[in-house]
Amino acid sequence: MVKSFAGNLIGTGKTFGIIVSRFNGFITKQLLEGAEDCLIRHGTDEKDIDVYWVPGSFEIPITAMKLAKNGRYDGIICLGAVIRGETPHFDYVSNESAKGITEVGLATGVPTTYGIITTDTLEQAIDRAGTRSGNKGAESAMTTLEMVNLFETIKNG
Ligand code: INI
Repeated sequence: MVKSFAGNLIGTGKTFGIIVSRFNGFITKQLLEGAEDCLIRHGTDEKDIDVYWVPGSFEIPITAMKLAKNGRYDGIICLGAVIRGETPHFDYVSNESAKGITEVGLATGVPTTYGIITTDTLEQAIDRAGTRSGNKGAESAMTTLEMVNLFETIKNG
């Protein structure tokens, strides 16, 4: 018989580090609210969620690496907003933050998810921060919950 594994979405007893960018803070605050709300509604205790503010999305990977290496968290959630209209650095900031966050997960084995909105316009960013197109922070938290629980089945299996 085929054995199949999938992570549940139970957050009880799990610890999370959330890294959030101050750049475009009016968007990232909404992502943070969505992520915290998702974790708490899935059973995570408030005291098991720590939030780390960084200047911009570019600073997220190095912070995530530090948190992942210190072993305090079951999962790490990275939140930011990079808007093309506002910067010629769009490609550098968005590509490097994506690559860096991937690297953290691969290097440490700690589920580290990408909750950075990358859009052409401010309106599209607003859409993804709790209005028309959901909340990317909540989605990222949900993905982290699933991965943390999936990895637990691999450890124990
Ligand atoms: N950081 C963001 O998170 N979003 C942006 O849209 C952005 N723009 O527009 O430049 C941005 N820049 C700052 C960058 O993340 C670093 O903080 C900065 O380059 C210093 O390393």
